[in-house]
Amino acid sequence: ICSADANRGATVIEQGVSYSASVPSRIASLGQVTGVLGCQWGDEGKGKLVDILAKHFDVVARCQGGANAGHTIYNAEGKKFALHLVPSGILNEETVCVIGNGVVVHLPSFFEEIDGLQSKGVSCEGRILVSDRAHLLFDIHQVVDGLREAELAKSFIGTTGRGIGPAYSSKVLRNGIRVGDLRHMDKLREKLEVLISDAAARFELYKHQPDVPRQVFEDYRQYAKRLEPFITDTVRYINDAISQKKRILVEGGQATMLDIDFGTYPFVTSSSPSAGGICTGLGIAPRVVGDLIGVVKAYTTRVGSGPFPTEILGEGGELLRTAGQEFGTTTGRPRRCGWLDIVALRYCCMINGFSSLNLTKLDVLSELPEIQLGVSYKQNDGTRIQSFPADLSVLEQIQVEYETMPGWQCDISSIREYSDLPKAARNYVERIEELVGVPIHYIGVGPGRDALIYK
Ligand code: 2SA
Ligand code: GDP
Ligand code: MG
Repeated sequence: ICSADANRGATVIEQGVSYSASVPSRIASLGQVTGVLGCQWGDEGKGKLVDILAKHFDVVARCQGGANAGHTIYNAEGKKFALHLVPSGILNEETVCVIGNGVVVHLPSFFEEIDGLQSKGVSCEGRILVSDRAHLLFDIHQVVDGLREAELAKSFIGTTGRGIGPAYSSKVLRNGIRVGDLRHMDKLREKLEVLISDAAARFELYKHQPDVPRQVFEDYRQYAKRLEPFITDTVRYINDAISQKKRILVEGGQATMLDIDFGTYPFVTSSSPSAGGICTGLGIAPRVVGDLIGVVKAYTTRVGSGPFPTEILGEGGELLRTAGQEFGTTTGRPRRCGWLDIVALRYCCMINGFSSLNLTKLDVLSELPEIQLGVSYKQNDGTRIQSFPADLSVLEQIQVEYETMPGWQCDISSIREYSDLPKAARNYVERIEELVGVPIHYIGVGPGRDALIYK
């Protein structure tokens, strides 16, 4: 039987009252600027939480990444939407969506996404602002992304192929082209020639096609016209909104373990998906950032190459993949699956200073008789590692020490009160809180908007 246990009656009374009463206040008490960030290697379910919170915020903003992100959300009728560049606030009609200066924007993908949304009845006109400081990601960046991966052969990163690394390279090299440059077509042609010849040089691309910059220029002449109504000084817009006491929700893409600085470098993305990315990617002062909610799956997934200490190889991993439908939202790639890694999660909480966590996909573990929690890393010489190591060769040889917890083996997907969860599920949730030291305020028990327990 699902939720019965010896102490349940008492627990319900004690927890039921406080948790039910706290549902609206959990959201109402969030800071004026709140961030939702991934705690693992992405795909934790950030989009779903952002979509749920959006109606309580005036603005939802993306601060980093690009169309490599894949955020799956469902509207009130259960219709599915996969978003890549457009913020997950778009289904809430009152929300203004901002694509911040830290994002790299591939215009053909952006327009395709907007067309797809509009064809499904979602109005985008006047609701999406694109920063004039955001960098443009060109097709050539995608081509170079693919060629670099091919060149890396067996040590490939497993990128999404969306040109993210090469686009940020152009930005850092300082010959990138920004959205605002589309307002100066007279200078764009020359800029394109420099960007293309630099990006192409490594692979001698377009050597015999001198006409390419001109063709790209012609395409962007059209794109520029269509983009004009979206182009905004979003730094100013967001800071004015903050002064006017509007509420801003920042939606992270990817996650801290994929962060260019804090992730498992070089098996990372090329932006800053952790807390710092909010300030640099939107022009928001650090002291204005109120709450940060870390989104963490009840187990772990990773798509692409790189270290994954708690990975379950073989049949066990396959079971989780099937139960959790773990396939890339952008590329459809199967995600690698494993147990929840507390060492990585603690490291992530330390870097971001989360005020609360959203534990997602708890329902996916429902059939398991036992669940493992990776609680510490041990080196060959027997010493334990206290923090997530930077050195990949250390990570390769560590052994994960696990705690085993009993499963609950029943369907929890229709439960909406924390106290109604089976005792074993609550034990799992509370053990994570204890090990990490951050409260879990939201628990996902299904992909739908309503499938959220406020704790
Ligand atoms: P990139 O394309 O340069 O950012 O790839 C570098 C690494 O970052 C990982 N990455 C991701 N990991 C999980 N989810 C992402 N978004 C999509 C999704 C992924 C997909 O929501 O499912 O559809 O495959 C994402 N974006 C980047 C990537 O796998 C590399 O490890
Ligand atoms: P994001 O990139 O962090 O927004 O996550 P993705 O959308 O790429 O992947 C998360 C997947 O899990 C999506 O298909 C969501 O619909 C789904 N999802 C989110 N939360 C839950 C949950 O609590 N339970 C289940 N079963 N699915 C969930
Ligand atoms: Mg995703």
